[in-house]
Amino acid sequence: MTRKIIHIDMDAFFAAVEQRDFPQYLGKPLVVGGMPDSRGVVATCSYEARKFGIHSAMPSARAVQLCPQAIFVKPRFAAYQEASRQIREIFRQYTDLIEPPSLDEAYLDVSLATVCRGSAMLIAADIKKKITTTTELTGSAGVSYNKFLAKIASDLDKPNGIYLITPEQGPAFVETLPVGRFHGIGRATEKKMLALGIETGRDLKSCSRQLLLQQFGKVGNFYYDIARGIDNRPVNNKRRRKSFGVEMTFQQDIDNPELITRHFQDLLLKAMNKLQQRQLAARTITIKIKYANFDLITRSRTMNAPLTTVPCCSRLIAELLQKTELGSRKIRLLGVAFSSLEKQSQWRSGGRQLDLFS
Ligand code: TTP
Ligand code: MG
Repeated sequence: MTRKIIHIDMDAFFAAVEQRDFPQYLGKPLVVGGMPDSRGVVATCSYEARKFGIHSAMPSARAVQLCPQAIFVKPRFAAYQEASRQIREIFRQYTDLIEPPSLDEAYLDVSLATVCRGSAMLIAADIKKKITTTTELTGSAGVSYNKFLAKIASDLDKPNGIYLITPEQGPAFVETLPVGRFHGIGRATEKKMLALGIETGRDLKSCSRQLLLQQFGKVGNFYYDIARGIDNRPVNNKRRRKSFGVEMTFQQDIDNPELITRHFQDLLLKAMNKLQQRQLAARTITIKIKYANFDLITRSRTMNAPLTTVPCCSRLIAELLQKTELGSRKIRLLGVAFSSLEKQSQWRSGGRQLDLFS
C-alpha cells in the first residue's frame, strides 16, 4: 500500500516564538543564540536576518558583521517546548503515528486517517491552520509517500507553505537534487561523494549497490534506495534516544593536553550522571573535538559490554585522544557522547545497582 506521510516543520522556529512574544522584534533581523561578543553560534534567525546571509550554526560574531543592526537574543527553551507541546497535541487529533525528531518538526503517517476524506493534502492544510490559530506561529508541510521525500517537500515552499511530491514525481525529483540536500547525507559524506564524482541524485542512482556498500558501509543500502525515491522506514512513534552527550565551548581556545584531559574528565562525569538518571547503559563512547578553525572530528570505541565505571571510560577517552592531534592544534569545543544505549536493567547483574564510581 502506498503510504501517506506528512512532514511538518515550523518556520524560523525559535525566532518566530521570540517575535510572537516580543512584537518589537517583528519585521526585524533577529538572531537567537550566542551574543555577538561571545564565542557562541546562531541557533536560528528570522527570515529578515537570512537576507543578510545569516544562518544556523554560524558564529554570532560573524552574523553581526553581516548585519550590524541585527538584534541578538538568548534562547528561551521553555517557550519553545511549550509551543512544541501544543503542535504535537494538534497532530494527535489526526493520527497516533507521530515521530518528532526535534522540537519543531514531526513526521505523521496518515495512511489510515479518515478525516478530510483521507486526503493527506487536506489534513496538512488543516493542521497548518490549527497550528496558526493555536500558537500564532506558522509551519510548512511536505506531503509524500515516504519520510525522505516528505522531509524534502516541507522545505520547498517555506515559509508557511505546503508541497506535494507524488509517487509519480518522486524518482525524477530525487534525480535533480544535489547530494548535499539529501537528508541523511552529512557534510563528510557529501565531501566523499563529491570526490567520487557523485553530485546529484542521478549520479547516485548510477552507482551499483555493491559500490555504495563498499564505499559507505551498511548505510550504502539506504543511499541506493533513496536515489530511487524509495524509503521504507516507518514513522516510528516509540523511538528511543539513540545517543546523548554533553559538550562545552571555551571562551578561549585551548591546546594544553593536561587541561584538555581535565575538561574531558568533567564532561565524562556529567555525561555519566545523565546516563544514570535515565537508567541507561552505553556500550559506545565518543569524543568530539572542534578545532579553532571549526574542523570537527570524532573518535569512538564500542565495547561488547556496557561501560559502567568512570575509570574505564577515562581510560578509553585517553586512548581515543591519542588518535587526535593532541597538543598541536587549538581547540574551541570538546564533547563526550554515549550511544548503543540499553536500559540498565537489561544487563544489571543480580539486581545490583549500577556502580558508576567503583
Ligand atoms: P530548523 O527547522 O532547521 O530551522 P528553523 O525552524 O529556525 O527555520 P526554517 O524555517 O528553515 O525551518 O531548526 C529548528 C530549530 O532548531 C531552530 O529554530 C533553532 C534550532 N536549531 C539550532 O539550535 N541549531 C541549529 O544548528 C539548527 C539547524 C537549528
Ligand atoms: Mg524549522
